[in-house]
Amino acid sequence: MKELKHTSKFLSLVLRHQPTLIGLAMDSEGWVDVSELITKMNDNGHTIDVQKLETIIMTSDKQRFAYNDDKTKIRANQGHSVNVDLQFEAVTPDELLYHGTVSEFIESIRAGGLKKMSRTHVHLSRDRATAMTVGGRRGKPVILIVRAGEMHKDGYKFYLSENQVWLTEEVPARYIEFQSDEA
Ligand code: HQG
Repeated sequence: MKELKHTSKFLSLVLRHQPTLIGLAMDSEGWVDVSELITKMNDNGHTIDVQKLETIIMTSDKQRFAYNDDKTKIRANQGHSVNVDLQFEAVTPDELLYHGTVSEFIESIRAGGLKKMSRTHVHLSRDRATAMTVGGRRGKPVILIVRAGEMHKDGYKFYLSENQVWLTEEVPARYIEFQSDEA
């Protein structure tokens, strides 16, 4: 299990951030060739075959990766920092969405809103529990409530990744409800 998680993290790294680390070609929609991925991961010390890859994809707690129809290509469902266009369609968001962060970022978020930082989008969660997990990666989570319905009415676009993460370009501070640290 630990070994699978390690390999899954490496997959996230190459499929979201650094395909060039192992000399992998990625197309403009984020797809890479499965056989090339397997060959190049093995060349770089990450033992993997089709079966193990399949196990990682199927058991990923957040369904981070997806195959194309004939399973010859694979990509990450969201979270990229490399410049890709996943061809998301804009959809109407839930009235309220959540963002999990930590207190040290709050002052800057109050001043400048939520920014995409190094990724292609700001990531928002559909429920508070998920946002707690996201914020908890960095410390004691602080939950921000985003008035997504109001943003949408004002013309901001929202996208829902295949693994149910809400994405948008930015969240100006006026649409954010800042709560106490208690979350
Ligand atoms: C913060 C994981 C200062 C923001 C998760 C966050 C998610 C600001 C950090 C996915 C800011 C960016 C994404 C501002 C935003 N000033 N700080 N103006 N605007 N921030 O990792 O949302 O497990 O890029 O609050 O579960 O934490 O990898 O985004 O703390 O779905 O699959 O800047 O990554 O998924 O951090 O996480 P990130 P995120 P995986």
